[in-house]
Amino acid sequence: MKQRLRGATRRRVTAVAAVGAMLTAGLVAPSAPVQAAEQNLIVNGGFEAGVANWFANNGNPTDSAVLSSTPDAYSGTGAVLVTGRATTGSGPMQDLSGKVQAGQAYTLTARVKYENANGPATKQFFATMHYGGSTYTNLVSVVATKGQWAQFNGTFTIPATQNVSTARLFFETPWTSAPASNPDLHLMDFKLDDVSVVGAAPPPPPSKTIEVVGKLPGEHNPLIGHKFGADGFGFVHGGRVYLYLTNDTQGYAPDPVTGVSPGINYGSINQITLISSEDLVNWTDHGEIQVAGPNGVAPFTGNSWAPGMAKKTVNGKEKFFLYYANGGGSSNVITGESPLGPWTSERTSTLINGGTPGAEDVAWKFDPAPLVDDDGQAYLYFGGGPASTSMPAAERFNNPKNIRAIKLGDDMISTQGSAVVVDTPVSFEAAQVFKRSGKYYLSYSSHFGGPDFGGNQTPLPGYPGAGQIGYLISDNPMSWPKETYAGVLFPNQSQFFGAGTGGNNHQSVFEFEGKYYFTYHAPTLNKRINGNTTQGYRSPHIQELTFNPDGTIQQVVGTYAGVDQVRNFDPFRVFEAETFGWSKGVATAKVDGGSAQFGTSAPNLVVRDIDSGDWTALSSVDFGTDGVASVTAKVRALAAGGRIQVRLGDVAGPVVGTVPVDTPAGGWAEVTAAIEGVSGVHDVYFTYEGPAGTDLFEIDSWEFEAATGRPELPVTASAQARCVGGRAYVAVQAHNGHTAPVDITLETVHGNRTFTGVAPGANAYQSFATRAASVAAGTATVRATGTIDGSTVTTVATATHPAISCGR
Ligand SMILES: [Ca+2]
Ligand SMILES: [Ca+2]
Ligand SMILES: [Ca+2]
Repeated sequence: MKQRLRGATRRRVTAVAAVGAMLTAGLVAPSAPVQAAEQNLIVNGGFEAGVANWFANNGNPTDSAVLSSTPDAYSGTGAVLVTGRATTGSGPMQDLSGKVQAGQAYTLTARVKYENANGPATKQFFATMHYGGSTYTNLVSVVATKGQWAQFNGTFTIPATQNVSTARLFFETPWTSAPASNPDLHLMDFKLDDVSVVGAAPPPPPSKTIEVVGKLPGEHNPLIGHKFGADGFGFVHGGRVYLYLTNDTQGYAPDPVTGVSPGINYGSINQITLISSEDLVNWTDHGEIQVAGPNGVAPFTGNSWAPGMAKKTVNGKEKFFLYYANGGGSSNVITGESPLGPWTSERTSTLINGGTPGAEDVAWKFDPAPLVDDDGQAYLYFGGGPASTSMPAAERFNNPKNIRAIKLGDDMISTQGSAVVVDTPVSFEAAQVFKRSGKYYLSYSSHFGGPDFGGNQTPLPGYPGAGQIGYLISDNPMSWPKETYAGVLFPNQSQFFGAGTGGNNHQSVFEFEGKYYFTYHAPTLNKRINGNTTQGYRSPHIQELTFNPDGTIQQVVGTYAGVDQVRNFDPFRVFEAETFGWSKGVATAKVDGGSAQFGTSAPNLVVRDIDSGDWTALSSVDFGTDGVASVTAKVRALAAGGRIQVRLGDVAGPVVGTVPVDTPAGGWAEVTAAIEGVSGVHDVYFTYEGPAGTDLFEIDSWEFEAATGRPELPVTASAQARCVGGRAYVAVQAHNGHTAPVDITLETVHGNRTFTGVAPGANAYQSFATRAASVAAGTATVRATGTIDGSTVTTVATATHPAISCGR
């Protein structure tokens, strides 16, 4: 999708390539082509906000200077005063990475003044770009007269081949190797004001869209393939499972060329991602909750890791409480009117912190997981990190006592009394508790040893190894002696998903319609993007949790297959297009206004970045015995010529409806297409087609209309794969169970054949040559047209065939 933008940039590069890279003050450069969106890229260039956004150049270890605000301004009421300069390069610097672009021309202006009594009568100053490493380029210079403001005014062009990913602008005096030998000449104080760099507006951020199929059709893990999410906490309400996730996608920044993102930076994460499902295979993307940071629900917190969720009726009103780690130092809670919000902060300071009684010896006061017991009393489990050094080394390793349990107040946003020690063996973090048959189960993540845990000790027999999920069983939610340890619930995920998927995990257990489920994460989507060298971007997984007769847990095996779909998907309603089981090449974005499916106060997203060839799919859609008459999509056309093909069973499966997206570009509209002769349960693929190289449209929601009472032809289909002479064939047969002749078309990806007038009780049969020695499992379609009570009826049946290999 971004090809157009890159192409446009390249053309401009050619146009200005002849302009010199450095121009001295007073020379006016040949004009660059007029560009619509020029802007000043410098923030606080007039130093009216003190020295905000500026720092002393630190490109070399010896560079050093002090920046302070001075009222001796060229304009306004402030400028910057540079003192204590250690090198000629010591001066004020601003980061322009992500703003300046290779091949672009910029105009730089600034005012500079020096006044040292022992300084020279005139002095040259440079505006210089440090591109990184040892690449410095003087951009514009000026010769100032002592005691007078001089003006930088020039134009520079960044070479087309220059890497600008760490571009920083600073101001300096001409280089000399030993400036301290004559500080009056080389290291004078100076003042700077009114800095501007005007040029092309910063480029849009590179696309984060995941282009690979991250969740393979037929598989149920990872839960979603179009974004990441970690530390999932499962929460059940109103027949849906909600999964709250650390937003690992927030800092994901794939390089436009290599596709590889820098490693994950937890410090930048201040949002929680929310998805939900009523069947555990088709997931709705509810977007991100801006929990922390200056614009967050709780702006007094900076991070939002490892969420935990609970609901409770407080003062007669059902409320929802979302707990999260504010980095490693504290934990907090925000309140929702529903599992989807809207969210408010009832607190003005963190819930768990250094002042929490009983948490003094916990290094990381994070990973808060709530439990509301049957009697209404609520508890919070939290903690992790290095064991207290007051304990012997072996104890620090085996029983680090870094997890705590504390009672929550009736309001769910305060604590009661003192936290108690949870004596989890080899524990690292991620405590979570669920209740089953009167017993409390606490699971947690184990540590990786090392100096934080007493050095390399040997675990006690049965204790967890590195990076595993252990668990305890207790009769009391506030009593967890080490004797309650019950074993390892889940080994490290790398045991199942291989190279690149190791690291610490974070789990939860929830009960949904009589079964227990275990949530965990693994960087499996990251692995599908980048292979075995992953960058730490994690994806949510779920497995079923089963119990032994004595109440202990059968160790969980991680699989891509995941859990069974709990129920078929109901298509006969308005449902969000950001609901799918599988997808390719699409992204989602929040839009204004509420959700057609979840209510006006719930967030609504649209599917975007839809290029020709992208698709989304729903697993096990039940069209009922009467079938489906039509599908309606709420779309916003972005280009002419787009269309949506509705297919059954596979991304290349038979087309049962085509929705033309022919509405005026830019506005939301509903488009409808007839679907004939489809009934029963099918995987439904929406494949998006249209002109290449452009975003085709966005989709908000879908609705299928049932074909109530429409008659169907009793035509059945079957398919086989077979070998003939070392070659694979797909054989398709249809049987006419009708009382009159019907026309039948057999359709496969290997060819079609139409039979007219197939007699009652007769079959239509064709063996289609694949011209290959093997064939993958697939779907064949039988389309029958006949007459029922004088009306022409078309009925579509499908049949799957297995894979076959005919090689010797
Ligand atoms: Ca100023
Ligand atoms: Ca796309
Ligand atoms: Ca939507």
